[in-house]
Amino acid sequence: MRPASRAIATWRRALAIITAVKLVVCIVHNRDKGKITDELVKAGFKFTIIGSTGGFLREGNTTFLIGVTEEELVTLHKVIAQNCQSREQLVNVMPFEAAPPGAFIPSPVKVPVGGAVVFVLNVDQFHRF
Ligand code: 2BA
Repeated sequence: MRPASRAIATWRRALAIITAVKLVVCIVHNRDKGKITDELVKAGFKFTIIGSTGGFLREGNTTFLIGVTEEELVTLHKVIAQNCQSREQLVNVMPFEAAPPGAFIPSPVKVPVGGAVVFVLNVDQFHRF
């Protein structure tokens, strides 16, 4: 391969690495918010925190939007896994206030909460103006 072609190939590879951006959407329990935030900052990640509400429990949780390169994904997964703990919570399937008087109220059920739910999305373009 001629030096010029080699240089172009190297440049193309570098560009492909730089542009392989992923957006990680990570939903965590509010109790883990402080810990995971500290660790993400320590590890040098850039992210946005959004206050969110779980559709099932209707409780506040926290959604992180984290922009990373493909190479950073492994480290990011480790940070998330080490700082978000799954636990069990008793949940009333039907809220007391929603039940008509005299209605049968099913016993609370245990559901796993916490841990982290993580979606990894491909990003077409990333701009910083
Ligand atoms: P929530 O919707 O409040 O769900 C809290 C936990 O309740 C869930 O934990 C799961 O263990 C249980 N759960 C949820 N829907 C259920 C159902 N239909 N029947 C029985 N149990 C159910 P995770 O799966 O760890 O989810 C934690 C939070 O992550 C959710 O809070 C929601 O805010 C978000 N999430 C989970 N899966 C999602 C998805 N596919 N799309 C968007 N958000 C999701």
